[in-house]
Amino acid sequence: MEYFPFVKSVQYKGPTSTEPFAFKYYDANRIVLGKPMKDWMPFAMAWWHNLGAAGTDMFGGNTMDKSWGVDKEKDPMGYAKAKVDAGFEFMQKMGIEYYCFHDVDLVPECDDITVMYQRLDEIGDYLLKKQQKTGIKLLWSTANAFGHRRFMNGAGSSNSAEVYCFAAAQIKKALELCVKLGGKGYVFWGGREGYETLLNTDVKFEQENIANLMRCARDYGRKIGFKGDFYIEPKPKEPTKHQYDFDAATAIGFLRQYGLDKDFKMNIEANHATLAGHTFEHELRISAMNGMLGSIDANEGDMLLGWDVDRFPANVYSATFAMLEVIKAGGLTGGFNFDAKNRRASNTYEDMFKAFVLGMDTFALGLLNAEALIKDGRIDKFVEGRYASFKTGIGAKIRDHSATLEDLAAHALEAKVCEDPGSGDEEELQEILNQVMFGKK
Ligand code: XLS
Ligand code: NI
Ligand code: NI
Repeated sequence: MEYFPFVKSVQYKGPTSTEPFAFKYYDANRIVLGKPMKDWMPFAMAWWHNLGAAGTDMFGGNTMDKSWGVDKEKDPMGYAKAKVDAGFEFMQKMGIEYYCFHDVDLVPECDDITVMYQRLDEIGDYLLKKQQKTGIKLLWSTANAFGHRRFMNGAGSSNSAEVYCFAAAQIKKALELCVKLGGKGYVFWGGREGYETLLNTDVKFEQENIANLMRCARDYGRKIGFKGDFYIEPKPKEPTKHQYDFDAATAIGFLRQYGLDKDFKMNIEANHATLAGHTFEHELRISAMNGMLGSIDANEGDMLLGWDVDRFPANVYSATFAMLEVIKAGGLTGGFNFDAKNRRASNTYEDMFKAFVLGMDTFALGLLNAEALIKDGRIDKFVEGRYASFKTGIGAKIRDHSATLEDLAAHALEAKVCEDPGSGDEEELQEILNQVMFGKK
């Protein structure tokens, strides 16, 4: 069965094209700074948004049809397989090479874990065959240990050892699937790993338990041959008020404290960064400078809304800043997962394709702008020059740690008057940015 007969395959048609189902900027094989665009940006489809989310919000039910022609209650596995068929058709037509999932995105959730295991094993075999046929690969998998009511007090942070074990059982199977399907990564997003009030919470106890669950997952993963990266996906709030993985800096500190920093990296989501009061590029920079930039959840927030709206990326400035960080980090070991969904009123199958065209073209523009900025060189040169006083004399001694506090003070006393440190030149740099981005008009 063909689910999306209105499009054969989305192709690059160039910036003057007016076709909706065509890329204007994403040209998969175009060489940018020594490698094809598609290798800079291994795009992935999120199973939950694209094949599952049907437009429901707090005030109303579905606006989209994501049943894939099967009654989920009557035929859960038929539904799960139809979803795979629709998903692979979508990815092939889009030219997307990767996908990501939670366990419960693949098959309908049920209370009995042994039934759940059977369902997941069956769908795992089905996915593997599809992968072999199409060349499409798994970017990362994860376990949904936040949706079911048993996780109302968290999973790794739960007050109940029984719930903790249930989460472990889900993680175990999600890891096995990851290995079976050759996934590059395994994600921990701390869905309900946080708290609402200190009146009922022992923060230290809960964090130790989360770390232990991650350690157990790491040990089991390595035991069954998982060679990829584990990721923490930081988010400051939502669903809990205080999430423990607030931002990259917090998560990195946590990983180091519990000896997990060799096996874990960051999966940075743009909308989570802005919820934490940071920019997307800030979170990428903090991860990269700590050697922990792994993967990206590509989406966009809305400055007027205080929650994770998961819009498809459209902001070219943001994509440009992000791609500058990715390029300077030497690329990602993971990929760009569109953890993004169509707006509730963009409810047709055509809209699914248009959303990916928008997202992929936005990042392609970001990549091309970042390349142009690097080649232009003025901004990099400015930053380099800004720290020139650390190249020689007392500055060099600060850098190689050979000067003591007395030496530094003596230097200041000798100079008597401290010179102005020089303009930060923000406006000129912004002008250069616009000039490089928009060029001749
Ligand atoms: C929710 C998160 C989630 C993770 C995977 O805000 O972004 O979708 O990416 O559990
Ligand atoms: Ni995410
Ligand atoms: Ni999110």
